[in-house]
This record gives sequence, structure tokens and C-alpha cells, in this order.
Amino acid sequence: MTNLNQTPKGERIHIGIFGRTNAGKSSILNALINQNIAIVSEIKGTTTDPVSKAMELLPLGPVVIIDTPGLDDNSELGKDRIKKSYQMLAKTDIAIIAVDSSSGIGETETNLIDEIKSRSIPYITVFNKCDLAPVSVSGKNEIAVSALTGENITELKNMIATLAPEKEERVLVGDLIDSGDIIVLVVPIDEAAPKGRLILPQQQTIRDILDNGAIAVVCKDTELSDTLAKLSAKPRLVITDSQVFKKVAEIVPCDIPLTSFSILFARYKGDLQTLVDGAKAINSLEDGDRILIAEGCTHHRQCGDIGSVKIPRMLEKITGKKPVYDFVSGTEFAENTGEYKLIIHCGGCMLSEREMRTRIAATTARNIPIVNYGVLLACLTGILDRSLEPFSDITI
Ligand SMILES: Nc1nc2c(ncn2[C@@H]2O[C@H](COP(=O)(O)OP(=O)(O)OP(=O)(O)O)[C@@H](O)[C@H]2O)c(=O)[nH]1
Ligand SMILES: [Mg+2]
Repeated sequence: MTNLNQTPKGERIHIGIFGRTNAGKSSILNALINQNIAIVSEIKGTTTDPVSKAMELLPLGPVVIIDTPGLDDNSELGKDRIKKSYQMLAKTDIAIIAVDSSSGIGETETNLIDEIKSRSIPYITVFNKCDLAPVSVSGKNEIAVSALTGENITELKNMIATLAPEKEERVLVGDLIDSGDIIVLVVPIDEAAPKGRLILPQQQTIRDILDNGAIAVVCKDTELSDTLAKLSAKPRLVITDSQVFKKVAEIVPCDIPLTSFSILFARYKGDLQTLVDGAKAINSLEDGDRILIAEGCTHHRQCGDIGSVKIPRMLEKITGKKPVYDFVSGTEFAENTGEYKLIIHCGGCMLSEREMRTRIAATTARNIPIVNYGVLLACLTGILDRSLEPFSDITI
């Protein structure tokens, strides 16, 4: 559950720890966070599932550290575990390759490094248990540590910080507004709204408006006319929940740019133009075409039945066609290699930007159009044109 006071998981740098069984991956996690949260034992295959821990890792800042099962477990169950570990690479911004100093680099590590390199993930080779076997490290991103005695753990943290990806200038609304502008946010409060708080995209938008020195005015759709009438200056932009877009579009005069939170986040997380292009696939939809519907989370907290019920129903109503659907959630996405007419992905609010972009890029590489819930719903409800007006670089 995302705590309001914490950096959202999707915004944290993810550090994945990979390596053979017993290399000391769980011990390294514990040493980095200075707590015994991961179970450590001399029995190979102690960690059976990836474990993520969100924490503040100085000097870097808010991170998620992922401990993974060993990559040399040849049992039947072990193969599944290895698959799960490799899946964690999709979430990984910085990889730690844990090597037992007495065994050194072998085939497992070489294969892992090849995969990590092919994904352009920065990595550190950590020779653990240096208290048992002395090692001389030569490469730039190599270090000898002891998770047991704590030797060189601070140095490892510093090394991790130097590998942190440059924070890409990601813009939510900053490029659309100037300081002093009034931005009106329309947030309907219905039974779908969580009790007593705003959802993450709304919070993040308000924060970005404040960071840009602009003024956020938040109201429900039922108070929008009144709000606009009471403002002494024309708002620079209106951002609405897409559920009430049509109603809002009737209220907001045409000379005031209007968009939705979903569209803003489609641009922020991924590649808006690709998603807009993907939506065009519905124009040539035929009966029996296969469509993959993918959810980032394994539990549908905020998405409800949008993917399983609402989207198929609307799609069929608008196109008059009856496609066939496959559904995947969580990490199943990476394994799915089916042929599809279109992939419809959720907004990815719980996925990091890297993971969302990786998913979009992997899909376009397979020549399959991809669209997300927000852009598709905007298209199906006929509001895409207006909600894209504020973005001069996007073509429909
Ligand atoms: N001497 C020494 N022992 C260590 C060190 N790090 C881990 N160990 C021991 O090595 C064994 C394996 O450690 P784990 O942290 O469970 O290894 P793992 O890589 O998570 O293993 P799996 O979960 O089975 O894949 C345990 O008995 C640890 O106490 C170290 O730096 N020095
Ligand atoms: Mg372990």
C-alpha cells in the first residue's frame, strides 16, 4: 500500500541483487539496509521468491532493493525461481551481481552479465565473503565486500550512488504552464474514489503545479461552472478525470485547453505518440482478432473492472466487432509472446517509468500496436482530439 508520506514505488530507483545460491544476496540486502529482513542460511535456495524492500539508501535517496532467488538452482522448482529472478531485471535500474569470492565468476555470472548488458542496465560486480577469501578487484565497477563483517558496505553504497541513472527531465505539466498560471483540476468524488484522500496521479499533478509556481484550484465536476465563474483570471489549463471528460468539455470554453490526468500520465510514463498511434488499430478490428489486455499490478486496486469488463464492452459497442481477449497481470507480461492485433495496457501507475517504457518498446519491436487504458477510452468516447490539443507535438 502506498503511504502518502513516501515516495511512490514507481518513482524510486530499483536495485536488483542477482547471483548464485549462497553467494550472499540476502546477506547483502540486510547489510545495505542494516536490518535483518531477508532470511539468510547456509542452505542453498533459501530465497524462493523475489523480495522488494523500499527504503532510504544514503547517499542515493529513496530506492527499492530487490533480493532474488539464486540462478544456479537446477531443481524443477529452481527453474521457476530462476525465471522469476530474471523477470526482476525488467524492474531493475541498477544491478548488483553477487559473487562468492571463493568461487569467482563462472558461467552463471557470465550469462547474467550478458543479459544485463543487453538491457543496458548499469551493474556492479560484488565479490562477497571477502573475509573468507581475499580477492583483488580490478575493474571499475567491482568491489570486494563482506556482508558478514560489514567491510566495504559503505563503499558499495557510494558506488551504487554513482551509477544512479541521471534523473531524466520528466515533465508532467511543467512545460504546459508558467508560474502564476491558474490550473483547474476536476476530481469527481464518487464511490470509486478512495476514502479520505486523493489518488496518486492527482497528488503528483498538484505537486508539479506547485513546483512550477503555478496555482492549483481543485473542484468536483459539480462545482466546475461555479469555480470558473468565480475565477478572476482565465485558467491556463483544465485537467479532468477522464470519467467526466464529456461533461467537463461542455462546461470549459473552447479557448481554454483541456486534458485528462490519464493523458498527462500516458505522456509522463511512456510514449504518448506511440499510444495514440496504437489506438488507430481499432479502426481495422475484425471479429476473432486477438487482443491482449495487460495490467501492471496483480491486484486491481484502483483499476476495478476497467480492463476486464468496461473496455471490452465499449470496444465491441463502438466497433461492432467481437475480438478474443487474453489477460495478463504483473510480470506475466514479459513472458507473453502471443500474436496480437493490439495490446491494451493499464496506465501503469504502479510501474516505474523504465518498466513502462520497456514494455512499450518491446511491443513496438514485435510490430504490435500498443495503447493504454486512458488513451483508448479517450478514443472510444470521442474525446481524444480535444484532450490532445494542449500537446502541439502529438499528431492524431
Ligand atoms: N563468511 C561470510 N559468510 C557470509 C557472508 N555473506 C553471507 N554469508 C553466509 O553465506 C550463507 C548464504 O548467505 P545468504 O545471504 O543466505 O545467500 P543467498 O545468496 O541469499 O542464498 P539463496 O537465497 O539460497 O540464493 C549464509 O550462511 C551466510 O551467513 C560473508 O560476507 N562472509
Ligand atoms: Mg537469499
